[in-house]
Amino acid sequence: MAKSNLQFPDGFLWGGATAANQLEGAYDKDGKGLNLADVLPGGKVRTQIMKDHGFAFEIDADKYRYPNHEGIDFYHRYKEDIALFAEMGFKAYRMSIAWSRIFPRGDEQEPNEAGLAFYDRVFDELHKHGIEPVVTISHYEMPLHLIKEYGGWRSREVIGFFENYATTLFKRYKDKVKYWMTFNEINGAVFHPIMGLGFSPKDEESKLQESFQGLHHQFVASSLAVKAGHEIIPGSQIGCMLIYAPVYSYDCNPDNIFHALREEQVFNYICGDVHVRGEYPVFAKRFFKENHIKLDIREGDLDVIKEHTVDYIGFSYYMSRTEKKIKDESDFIEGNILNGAKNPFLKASDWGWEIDPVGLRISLNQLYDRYRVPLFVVENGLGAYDKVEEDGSIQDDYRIDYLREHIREIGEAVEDGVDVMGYTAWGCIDLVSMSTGQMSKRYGFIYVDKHDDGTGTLERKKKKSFDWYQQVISTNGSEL
Ligand code: BGP
Repeated sequence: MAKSNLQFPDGFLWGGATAANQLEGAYDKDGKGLNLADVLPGGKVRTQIMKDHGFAFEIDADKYRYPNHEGIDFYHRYKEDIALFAEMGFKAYRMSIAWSRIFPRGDEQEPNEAGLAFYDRVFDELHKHGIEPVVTISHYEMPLHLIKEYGGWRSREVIGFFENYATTLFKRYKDKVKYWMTFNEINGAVFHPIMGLGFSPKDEESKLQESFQGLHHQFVASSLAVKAGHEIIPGSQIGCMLIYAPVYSYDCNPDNIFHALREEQVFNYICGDVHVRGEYPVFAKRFFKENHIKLDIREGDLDVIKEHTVDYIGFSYYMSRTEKKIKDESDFIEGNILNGAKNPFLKASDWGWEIDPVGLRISLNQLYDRYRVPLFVVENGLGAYDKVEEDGSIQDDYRIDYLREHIREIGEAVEDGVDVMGYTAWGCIDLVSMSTGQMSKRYGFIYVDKHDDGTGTLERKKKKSFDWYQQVISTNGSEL
């Protein structure tokens, strides 16, 4: 640990983040319905699905193992896990609710009481330890019935189902949850529609049309949720959630610079503007026209979007992107889910995710300059292979280095004048990876004895980073 000379705001929400489908397990317990994550295979097939944007993926294929079915069994071990979070000093815990635990098919009117009761127990346990829950309403796990019967977010009807779901949550948890986010990484839908929108477009051309139409439905749904949340829970803070990757130009060729700007606008700012400014940005019109995207926008949609904007922006930050107008195949980095050209100044993780701490400071500055609403870094971390030593310890110095560098840049952004609410490190306890569906890509401060082949005792062990993060929190970032 060393003095950081940085000052984080009082009340900064230090903590960790997870998603229901990646850790709960108990996929069919207590009335839960099947959801998207329950039928996604792991391993190479999953990686291919991510790469192909899910084109032509047969969603109900049943020949695979489904790694999230057991997850890390948080469903039964949440007390032990929350006690460990508390020991690290967490002020906040970002988690999501599994839609299909509450509405097993998604289109019912009445919720499943056993599902609601589970999250009551989790929230009570968090409050017992003084930890503030930060809840994502939908994190890559739409009920399977909505996907099969309605075509996922292709259908406008789903807006009403989502509104009913969100309203049910606000009413039930109004005294327990103040911080909410609507859709996880909403702009990620453009890269992997299957995860965000619950359908697989046929090909590249239909991908844009269908993704933006699906996104439009989510925008309306998100605004209706913000409206309901503000009405039901006075003082609630409801945010959107973006996957943010600043886009760099490959070089100073103005054509490349403009191309990078356009990518930034389309990928980062369409979703940001709709949620925070309450309108589609001016450049969207031309982009839609040039790409033959014709949105079906109904009467009243734009008013709802305008009137019910978010209180803050939550975002995940893992990497930057480097863009070139005319790309060469050799420029691509294998494994980088956001694509882009290779940046010669950056190293990458074992999965090809380029490591760029300064990019986080850039992101915070860009977002705050444009939107002037509080920002919350709700995901960031290093996916790595961890080794358990003979003495049982896990010496994850590489993870400490990664987190230290990123947290330092947040501190710099705070000094720059950016309003940052908090930081929740992704996968604070090892869980099933989203892009690989496996356990061996680990992010946690807490190791879970579970392996890609499904074996393991599920025992929890503190890694070296556990003590390090505890110290970061207890000194409010003045020691890193
Ligand atoms: C984000 C998702 C998370 C999470 C994280 C790390 O995009 O919101 O669900 O998993 O990425 O990704 P991965 O698990 O693929 O390493």
